[in-house]
Amino acid sequence: MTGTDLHPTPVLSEAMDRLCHPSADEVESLDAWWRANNYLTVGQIYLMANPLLREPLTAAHIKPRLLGHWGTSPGLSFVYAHASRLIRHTNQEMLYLAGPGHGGPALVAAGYLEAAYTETYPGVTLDEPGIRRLFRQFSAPGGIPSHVSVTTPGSIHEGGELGYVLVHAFGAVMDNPDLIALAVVGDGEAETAPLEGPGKVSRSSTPSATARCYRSCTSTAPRSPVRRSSDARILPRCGRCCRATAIRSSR
Ligand SMILES: Cc1ncc(C[n+]2csc(CCOP(=O)(O)OP(=O)(O)O)c2C)c(N)n1
Repeated sequence: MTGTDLHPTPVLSEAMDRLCHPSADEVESLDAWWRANNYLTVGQIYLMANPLLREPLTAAHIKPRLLGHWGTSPGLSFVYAHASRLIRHTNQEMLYLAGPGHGGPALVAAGYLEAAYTETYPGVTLDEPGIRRLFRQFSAPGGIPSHVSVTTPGSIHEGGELGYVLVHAFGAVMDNPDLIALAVVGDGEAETAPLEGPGKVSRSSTPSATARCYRSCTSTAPRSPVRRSSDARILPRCGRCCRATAIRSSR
């Protein structure tokens, strides 16, 4: 679908206008959320004491064994922050899929900032002792894994093995065409075999006239446009093999 196919309604144009022109307050709070998330991520990786840096930092405050690295996390939390803004403005249903291998603490930090973490684990309180506990439990015996896992509130997949981010993303949108699956692919993850198959799906699921039919036929004939309605979700079809049978989602 191209931009010109969208035919924005007045409601949609108003929402797009708000999204494209954030107020100064909005930019400030987005930035503050992002920086808070980044701090909580760094703290999980490095700090075992002095969580709010009330004292000058010394080696005694640093964990003796570090796991992972910081590099991937600001990108993940940046995307998360802006996706949250989109949801707040539009009520868009979204699924966030974090592929990079060391992004776990960024997603745990997001859950903590949203208070979902404390709701699930009341011992990890929204204060200084709670932040200390959040930091100490990360990748520690008796604590939580370094990746997004079953212990992460809202998670639907045990991480730790790279390669499944696009499998989940495509599976989710094929079941629910109104969903946005926001998949972040790690560059290391991109070298795994499981990512190769779903990576190719993107060629056939792009609703353009030249893309291949959704079905397994090899026709490159122009397809009818994507039609969406709540009672019949009809996927793109090529007009040859799929002329008679619309492919309906199972839900
Ligand atoms: C299938 C598989 N192979 C190897 C690993 C070991 N491993 C954990 S993280 C990582 C690096 C992943 O790189 P990237 O996806 O770029 O994530 P980033 O390091 O940027 O967070 C590797 C190789 C793994 N977890 N799963």
